[in-house]
Amino acid sequence: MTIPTNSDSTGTEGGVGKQLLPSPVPVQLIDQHGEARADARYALPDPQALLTGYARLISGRRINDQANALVRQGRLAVYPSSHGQEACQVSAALVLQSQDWLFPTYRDTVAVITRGVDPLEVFTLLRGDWHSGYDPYELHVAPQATPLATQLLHAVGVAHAAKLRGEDTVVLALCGDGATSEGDFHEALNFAAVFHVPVVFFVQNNEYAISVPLKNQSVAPSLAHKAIGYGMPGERVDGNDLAALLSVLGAAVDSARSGGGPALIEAHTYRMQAHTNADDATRYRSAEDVDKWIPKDPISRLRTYLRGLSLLDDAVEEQFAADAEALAASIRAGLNADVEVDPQELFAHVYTQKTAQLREQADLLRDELSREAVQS
Ligand SMILES: Cc1ncc(C[n+]2csc(CCOP(=O)(O)OP(=O)(O)O)c2C)c(N)n1
Ligand SMILES: [Mg+2]
Repeated sequence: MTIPTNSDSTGTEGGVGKQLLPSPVPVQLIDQHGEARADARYALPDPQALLTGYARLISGRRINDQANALVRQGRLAVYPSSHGQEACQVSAALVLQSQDWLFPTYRDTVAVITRGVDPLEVFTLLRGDWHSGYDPYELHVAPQATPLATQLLHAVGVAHAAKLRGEDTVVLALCGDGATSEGDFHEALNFAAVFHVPVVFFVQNNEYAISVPLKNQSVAPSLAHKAIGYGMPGERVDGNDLAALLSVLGAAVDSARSGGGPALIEAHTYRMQAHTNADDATRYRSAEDVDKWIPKDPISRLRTYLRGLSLLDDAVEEQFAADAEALAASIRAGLNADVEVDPQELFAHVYTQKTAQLREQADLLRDELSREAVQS
């Protein structure tokens, strides 16, 4: 049977859109034992880039552990950890240039910090003080989105604007496996493909959307296969292999920058901890399932590989650990300081001009606070 195609770009002799299909297995350049694996299309990144990335993985893991501890101490309201997904986090930040934009989700704190945003400003949101604690324009990092997939549409809008203005900007939009079932995911990918905008969609498939496993989310051959339905290339990558991630994401970003249009990259990884501290993951998955992913950890394989190249030794490791510890200590110190909260901020930044109702409520609160101040 010959299937006609609507678009010249998707038709090939070998089958409609064949060149858009992802590889049958996720691209891997360093396996879980730390051995290099040859790939016909993707090259191993420069060893120095991998060493820099390794230092960022160590810091990323430390940030995750520190944030979990701060939740238990009541200093953060909530923390969706990316423990085990640090290679995705680090690569998402490292493949971008300064003019590019990152559109993260609630789980992408480590990516945001790796991009250079002040950790204390990042954690302001999770402490519950402000809508977003950092200025998105300063380092081109959109606020971390909690409503699933909404950020993908915003990312496409920024990429479209960049294209119309003739700017040399690429947008990297992050989402999870569960978010691919949202209508916004479909709309974002379709618009991006039709208008050929410079956006890369990066799905961290960690196999769960809270308690919903991937098999109840999608029966597509892979999430990356969805790309062909929109007429854009899809690719699958080992989400615990920093080398493969840098290479695959880097190629997609380069292609988008040089006018190649959007791409969908799926990273196969695993959520090693509960969805957040508010979730009891033992109710829907076993410890054995989680343990299967321990040998695939992103840090251990890169450590073995870099030690094999003699780029990493005890002294370098101690330095990386000390840097990560200093970062954790500064996060602790910043978040342990009590914040002066101004309750009137509730009414700021809602409307340019307060409505009559908001003015009345603000006056009531001001009155109440001033009477409280007199009493104390
Ligand atoms: C529009 C919308 N619907 C539902 C939720 C509630 N919710 C928060 S996280 C989540 C699961 C998302 O899973 P996934 O996309 O795989 O990301 P992960 O948390 O695994 O990183 C759900 C359903 C939400 N935040 N937004
Ligand atoms: Mg998920």
